[in-house]
Amino acid sequence: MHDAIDQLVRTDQDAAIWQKVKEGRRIGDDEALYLYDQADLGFTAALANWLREQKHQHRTYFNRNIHIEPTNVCIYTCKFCSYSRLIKQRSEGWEYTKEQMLEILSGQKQKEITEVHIVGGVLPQYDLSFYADLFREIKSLYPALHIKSLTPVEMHYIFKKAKKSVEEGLMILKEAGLDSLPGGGAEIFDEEIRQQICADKCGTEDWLKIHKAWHQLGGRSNATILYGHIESYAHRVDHMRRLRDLQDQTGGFQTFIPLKFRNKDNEMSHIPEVTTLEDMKNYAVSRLYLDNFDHIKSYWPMLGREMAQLSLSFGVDDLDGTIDDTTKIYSMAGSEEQNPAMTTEELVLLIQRAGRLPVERDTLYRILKEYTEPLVAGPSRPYYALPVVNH
Ligand code: V47
Ligand code: SF4
Repeated sequence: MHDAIDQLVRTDQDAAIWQKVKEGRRIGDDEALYLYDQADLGFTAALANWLREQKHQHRTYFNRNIHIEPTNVCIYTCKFCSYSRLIKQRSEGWEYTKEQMLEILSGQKQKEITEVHIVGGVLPQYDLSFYADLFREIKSLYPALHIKSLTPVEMHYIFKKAKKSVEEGLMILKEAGLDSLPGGGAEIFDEEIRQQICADKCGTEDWLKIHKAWHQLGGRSNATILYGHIESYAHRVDHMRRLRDLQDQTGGFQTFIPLKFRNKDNEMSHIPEVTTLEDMKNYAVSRLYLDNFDHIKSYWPMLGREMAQLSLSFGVDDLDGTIDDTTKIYSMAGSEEQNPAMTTEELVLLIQRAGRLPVERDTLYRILKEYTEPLVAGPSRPYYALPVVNH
């Protein structure tokens, strides 16, 4: 395998980067920029795939989850958001009560989900006591269900409204049953770009502060980036550097999830979406730069199923979950997946047909099942026919 990659090395920078990756050393910001801007995508992909296989072999993780979006009405005005309705357009949106959300959950019980992901718009009635009650009730009904909920965007608002410090607010939510934080609301950390695309919501400093405080309480969380709009490659590297630095301090991040900007029906619709090649390059550079993140996730409802398969050769080792038609963020923004739902069998088959080993996990990446037997005969290049990864 080393020999095969050696043959892709064309420049001194390629050689220096490959040497670092091989030796488990960290690449620098300039090297990440070089990979974005100048390196051959085949070279970058080969390195990212090599590193992915070092970390996880052919394992590709997924879980059984649903999303509940309490409301799409929001006091904020992010320009990229196709999903939110301002308070004045309230009649076009939805605002679930606690009982309606519990009803959604009870309909899912027989499908044996292990995680509920609860994130939505920001509105005054969804305050700290609302979420604490909701979490308590979910835990009393389904004690084993992992609650992944609330981004710093919602937390910043509800803690302020309740006059609680970040630490106090997090403790209240943790005691009520919050298990982990999803990665949303990060967008782009560069303050100037953030000002142009989502000026009024929680800023970079607060986003990082809330994740740090959560990690210090022993919690785990994810991180995202919203890319492919008005940001430059330098902004993407700057975003990842801030995450890598925080991860060095706390070790609390589990997964990095690049989210491609989709341009349907929002205030940034005039900006063309980036190409699939750009998506793949972005996964690969993320895998190589974020050496202290265990996992890189491609979120299949956003990317579409076939591109999600492809991403598994560009550094990605996680495809999120079965979802079951419960998220509207991406279908309203123009993604290929209008009703995102896959059964466990479909997800397993999708991964096997990409030549990888499907691994069902819980939210904290504890392995629940490895699907070592082919679900149906005939994938053209099943993982069990591939050479054992032993670089
Ligand atoms: O923060 C909104 C993004 C995010 C658009 O942690 C858009 O496991 C593209 O964070 N085009 C919320 N993206 C979703 C999110 C997430 C999703 C799946 C898994 C996890 C996890 C987290 O959605 C927002 C924003 O960055 N978003 N509008 C759009 N037009
Ligand atoms: Fe509100 Fe989130 Fe949409 Fe921003 S991205 S407008 S915070 S729902």
